[in-house]
Amino acid sequence: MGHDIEPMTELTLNARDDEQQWFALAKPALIRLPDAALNGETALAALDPDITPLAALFVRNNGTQPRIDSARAEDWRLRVEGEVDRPLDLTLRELRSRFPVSTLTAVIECAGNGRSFFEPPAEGLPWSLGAVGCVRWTGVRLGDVLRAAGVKASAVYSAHEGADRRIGQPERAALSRGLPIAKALAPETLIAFEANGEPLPALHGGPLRIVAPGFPGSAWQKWLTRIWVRDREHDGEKMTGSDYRVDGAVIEDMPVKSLITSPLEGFTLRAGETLRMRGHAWSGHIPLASVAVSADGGATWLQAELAPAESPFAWRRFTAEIGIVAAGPVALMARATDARGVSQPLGNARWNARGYCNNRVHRVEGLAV
Ligand SMILES: Nc1nc2c(c(=O)[nH]1)N[C@H]1C(S)=C(S)[C@@H](COP(=O)(O)O)O[C@H]1N2
Ligand SMILES: [Mo]
Repeated sequence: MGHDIEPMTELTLNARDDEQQWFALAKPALIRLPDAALNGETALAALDPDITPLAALFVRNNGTQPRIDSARAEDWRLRVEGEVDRPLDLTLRELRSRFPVSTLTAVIECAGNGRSFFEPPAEGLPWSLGAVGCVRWTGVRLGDVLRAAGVKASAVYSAHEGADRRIGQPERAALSRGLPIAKALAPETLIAFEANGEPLPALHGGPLRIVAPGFPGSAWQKWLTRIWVRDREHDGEKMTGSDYRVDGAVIEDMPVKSLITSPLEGFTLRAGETLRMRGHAWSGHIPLASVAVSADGGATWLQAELAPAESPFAWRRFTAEIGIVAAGPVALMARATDARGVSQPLGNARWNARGYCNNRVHRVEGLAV
């Protein structure tokens, strides 16, 4: 592990901080990150299912966790304005009844996932590999809502505001990001109000959040209150400077990646046994093409089996069987390649000061006895 992580137990919490208690009760399995805001990642064992249970999905908050009255979720209001012909003011109930509702399975991944493996260390929350999950999202298409408002020719960016605030600065938004207008109008981009068939939990942005498959999690605005269609790239909180940018450009596509979910670090097996290896592989807008696996630290590789994807933005299960003949250390690796022939880096991913998009191959070590 690249950093110190402690399993979250009630003992580690300050009993007077009810936000922390809420987090512990709602997310007992998450590994809390050292931050004033609620941030926790999923242990790899819990990422093995094809669909990540909401109880295990990572949480990334830049600021406060808004208090949401879930009994009144249907009354949640969304304002749509800016470069549109007809500004809209809609409740969740109206969104649901006025627009077609659809469900899409998609990976959500924080741009900082894997940051703690950068060498030299990069600045930011020290995520290991668990700031990712694959969820069935239900909502209306952002594009349908924008078209109902009438997108003007001057529209360049869909800017999004949420209900959370900077910790200690209630007048300031915690985060306000957006999407290039083409992505906002793309059929896969949703305003979601359900996840895995349940009302969207408040920890994941309920009642309403943006779902922007292929984009980093930062673009998936939570607790959505306002859509401001703009005639330029948005410049809201954490949209400017070096936040969620590499080489000055906003991150708009997540790289090809894979994760071994079984066996886990420290496994043992008998020499002569067949090792069954499995995990998930995914990519952003460029489809995943293949996954190769190695059981000898990268000296030899074989193609893994890839299960069909539930949707173009869902992750795909890979499986492989490898005969481990000799006793001794076993170093497993998985390496995904996208349809353009780009593969995960075997060593360091391209270093950047903020530590985004680390897709270096996942290595899991064990022992044959
Ligand atoms: N309003 C708001 N939306 C937000 C954030 C936030 O801090 N505030 N964090 C973003 C980031 S950086 C990520 S990775 C995802 C995390 O979503 P999750 O907490 O549901 O896993 O939400 C995004 N949406
Ligand atoms: Mo993120």
